[in-house]
Amino acid sequence: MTDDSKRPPRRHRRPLSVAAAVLLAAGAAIAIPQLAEAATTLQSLAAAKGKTVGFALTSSYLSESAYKNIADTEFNLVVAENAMKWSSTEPSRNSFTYAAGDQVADYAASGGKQLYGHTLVWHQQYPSWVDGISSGTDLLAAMKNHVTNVAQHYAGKVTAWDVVNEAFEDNGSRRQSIFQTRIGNTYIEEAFKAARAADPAAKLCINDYSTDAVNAKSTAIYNLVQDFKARGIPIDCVGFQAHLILGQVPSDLQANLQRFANLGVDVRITELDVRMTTPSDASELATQKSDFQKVFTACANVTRCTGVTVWGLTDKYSWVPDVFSGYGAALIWDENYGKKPAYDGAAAGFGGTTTTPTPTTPGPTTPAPAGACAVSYAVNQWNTGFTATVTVRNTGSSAINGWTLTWSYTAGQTVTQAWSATVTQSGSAVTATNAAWNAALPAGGSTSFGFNGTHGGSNPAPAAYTLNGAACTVA
Ligand code: G2I
Repeated sequence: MTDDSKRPPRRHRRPLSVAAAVLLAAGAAIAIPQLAEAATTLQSLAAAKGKTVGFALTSSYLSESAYKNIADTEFNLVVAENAMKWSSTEPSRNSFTYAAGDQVADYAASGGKQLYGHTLVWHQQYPSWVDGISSGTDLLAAMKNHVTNVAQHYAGKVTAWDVVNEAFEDNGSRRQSIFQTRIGNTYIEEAFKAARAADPAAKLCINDYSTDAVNAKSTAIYNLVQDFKARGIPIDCVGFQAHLILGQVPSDLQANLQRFANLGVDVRITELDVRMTTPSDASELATQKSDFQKVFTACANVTRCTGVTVWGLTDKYSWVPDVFSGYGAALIWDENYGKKPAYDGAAAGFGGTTTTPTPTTPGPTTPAPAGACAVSYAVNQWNTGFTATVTVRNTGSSAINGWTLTWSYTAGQTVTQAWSATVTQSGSAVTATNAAWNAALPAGGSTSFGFNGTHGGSNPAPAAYTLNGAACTVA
């Protein structure tokens, strides 16, 4: 992912101020006992949810004990950062070299970790001999031969493959890669069919970046999945890379994951990192913690999200500074292998220590006094469908235990499927009731839920809401 259009605006580099250094030190002093009390790991939290937490491995770094310790203890899934790509596995035509990829596979097997395959067909990191093939028929044969051999070699070892990586442009059109221009639109389905034949047990995924929100690019993949399902082309999962910029986790990430899950595919965050200007300061690290928490929470809340993979372990080794000058500090451990606040964010998102614990069963309903709530409503819509995210904030001074939010749809919109709340509709009247885990809204606290719906061309936002019978502010 070296697309310069994704490059964030340059910000002035700030040296670490004394105040920030003090904050950082204070943060570290607080964080350590919290983590010790938690006595848990990311993988144990993931396993408790039936999910995996993975990392991109470069095997040579395992010679550093700090790297190996983290890899060994914190993760239950491994993906090769580079070792299974085409340039590594088939450097000359029909001559396959698996030494580097096998090191990753062996590491996964020895630690009882899942192995995730990355990637069979990509417009980067393929060998130069591929560029020499001018005929579409010949390139299709070469591509199928590559997919077949590599998928067969790792059959029984990988649980899933990124079969095709980054096939779309941000505007939703097909990327004009060598595969697209020489083979044509069918190259993606040909790759998936070859992968299925070679390893019928592996889940077959399409993977991309800047698809974390509902947007033109993610919708293009959504349409591809729908089309493949309709035509019986094998596809099992969609990967969302989530190479994110600090403070920019899309508010509709969970809704986006859910709309794909609703098509009958698994979803996964496949390459998470959150980059910031370097050197980092305490405030950036706090925002990064919250960003990691948001991403892990979104996956936790989507049943078909198989887990989250981070694109590396330590800021010492990350692709980010090489590609985005002045940016870095994107991972969970710092350059000295110190745990960053992002660790607590990731853990909290997967149900670990949280700053605002929520009960598992709703308590008695506490009516909200009038005006003690604020509701915001975000919608992404297309043709006759939409996905909405509703955030409810308790702006009062006492906690709310158990909530029911109502509103009216004035243009005939119909809710079809909801998550993180039970949503019912009678005519234009819509009623959303908390899930067990988000029943408690402490004073100042908020929660979000979402749903898919249909509309008839006009889709105005609700004008008013009530929470437990009392009117809310529309935020
Ligand atoms: O670009 C970030 C990721 C975007 N999605 C697909 C991923 O496969 C991709 O990973 C990165 C690796 O993290 C980098 O390590 O892919 C890059 C290639 O586009 C990898 O960088 C390459 C360098 O460009 C080479 O100079 C280097 O020899 O890594 C190679 C091996 O270290």
